[in-house]
Amino acid sequence: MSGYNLEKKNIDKTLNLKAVKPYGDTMNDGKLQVSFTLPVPFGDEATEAAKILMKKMGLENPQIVFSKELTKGFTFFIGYGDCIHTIDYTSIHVPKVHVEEMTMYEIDKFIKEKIGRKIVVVGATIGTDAHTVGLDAILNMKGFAGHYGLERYEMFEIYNMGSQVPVEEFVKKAIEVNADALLVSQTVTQKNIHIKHLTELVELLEAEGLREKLVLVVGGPRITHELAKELGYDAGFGPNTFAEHVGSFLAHEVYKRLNK
Ligand code: B12
Repeated sequence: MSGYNLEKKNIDKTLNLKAVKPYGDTMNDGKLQVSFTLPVPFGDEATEAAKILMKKMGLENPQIVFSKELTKGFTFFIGYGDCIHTIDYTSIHVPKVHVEEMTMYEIDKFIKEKIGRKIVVVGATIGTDAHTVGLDAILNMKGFAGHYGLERYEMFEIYNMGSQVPVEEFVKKAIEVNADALLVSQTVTQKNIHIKHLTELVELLEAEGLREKLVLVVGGPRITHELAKELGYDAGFGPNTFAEHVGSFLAHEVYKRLNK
């Protein structure tokens, strides 16, 4: 970030990283915006109910600045309030994939020189999940937000199976193409359906004796590295992931396994 120095530029000395509050327009004002729907008819009682709920959420001085009937018996709200809670930012530890990040050219060079052949990857959105945009962002030639996808890399051989792929078909493809890595995408988390799908895949790979042979990666908007590890995956990637994050991880991981 072009030379921006938080300590020098921060003229407000009241920032306490052990007790951080949301920032509205002055430090520590705690201002927070919320939006939600209540299954009650539009009107004054609905607004009052929304404000009571906001107070219960720890928001003082709740204001409803917008409300609208969505359909009969449902009201949507946008509200502002002052958050009473604080966060000790200094105590935060987020488990992440730790890997030296490389550019597309560096990744291709690394694979060429250290592995000497293409890394074979099979990707899919498994189970009932129909969301493909996230996986395509990582795999498709054109990529996402100015970052080329892995298909564009010289040293990856990509099989993108698309959405709603049953785990049996996914594993069958992995065997057929002698995959090094499986990339799974999961977006829908309603009723923990992603946990069910992801567990089914790990169980099938274990039953087939394939789990240790494959690098297993999962990604999605509500996926964390911590959750991925808990479910028996090698890595988990969430929002704002680009192909080079995944490519760097795969290159290092496949190299490490070949040299075990
Ligand atoms: C587009 C969309 C759809 C499209 C999908 C089209 C398609 N071909 O993908 C359609 C219309 C089909 C759809 C359907 C449904 N959807 Co929808 N959909 C969305 C929407 C608007 C955008 C998702 C998206 O494309 N994001 C953009 C991509 C680039 O972001 P991303 O997925 O996070 O991907 C990034 C990272 O997560 C990561 N990543 C993702 N996957 C992977 C994989 C790997 C290996 C790696 C390394 C990284 C990685 O890298 C990506 C790039 O940085 C979201 C709301 C939203 N604004 O997010 C709802 C949303 C995801 N859908 C939702 C729902 C509920 C549904 C339906 C169930 C609705 C219904 N009742 O029918 C159905 C489900 C159908 C099904 N069987 O799955 C909910 C999910 C709620 C939840 N927590 O489960 C959301 C959040 C909307 C909402 N607020 O309710 N949907």
